[in-house]
Amino acid sequence: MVDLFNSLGTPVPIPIEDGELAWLAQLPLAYPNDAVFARLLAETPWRAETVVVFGKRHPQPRLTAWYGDASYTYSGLRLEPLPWTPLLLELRTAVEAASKGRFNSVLLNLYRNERDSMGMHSDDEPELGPGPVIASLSFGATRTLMLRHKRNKDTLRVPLTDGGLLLMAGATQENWLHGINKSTRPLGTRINLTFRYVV
Ligand SMILES: O=C(O)CCC(=O)C(=O)O
Repeated sequence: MVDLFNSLGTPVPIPIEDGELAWLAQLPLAYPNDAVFARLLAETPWRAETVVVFGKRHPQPRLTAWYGDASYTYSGLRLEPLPWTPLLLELRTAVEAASKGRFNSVLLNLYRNERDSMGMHSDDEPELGPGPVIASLSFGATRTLMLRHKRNKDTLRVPLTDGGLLLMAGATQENWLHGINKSTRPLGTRINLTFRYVV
C-alpha cells in the first residue's frame, strides 16, 4: 500500500516505473466533501450501461454518466455527452487548478457497494491522445485502485479516499493497467469522477 498523507494544495508524486502518478489527499473545494457527494448522487442521471467484451454483452458492474464537450467510445460503447452542470464546472476548475491540466470531459462512476467494480484497463483510447493526463477525484467510501504493470506485472495499491485527487500522466496508460476490485468486506457508496481531455 502506498502511504498517502499530504494535505497541502499540491499533488505529491507517487514514484512508479514507466509512468507518472501523483496524489492530493484533499482537493480544495468550496463545500464539504459530503455535500458534494450528496449533490452528485442526487443530480446525476445515472445509467446502467452494457458493454461488449470479447464479443459478449455484459452489464457494467457500476452506474455511469458522461459529461462534457465530446462523445467518447470504449468497450463498444459510444457515450454522448450531457452538458456540464454548475457543480461539475466548479469541480473541473478546482481539478485544473491543482493539476495544471486542462479537461473537456468527465466520466462519473457510481460504485453502489462492495459488489460494484471496474475491470483492469488502460485509458488509452486514441481520442485521449498520447500520454494523456487523467485526473481522478473520489467522494464517499474508500476503494483501492489496483495498478498492474503490463510487462513485469508489478502491482501497486492506492487507497482512494474521500476528497482525494489522483493524477495519472506520461506513459502510465501505455505501461500500466488499473481497476477497482470487488470487495468481500461491506463497503458504502463511492462516486468517482475521471476528468479527461478528448481530442
Ligand atoms: O473508480 C476509479 O477510481 C477508477 C475509474 C477509472 O479507472 C476510469 O474511469 O477509467
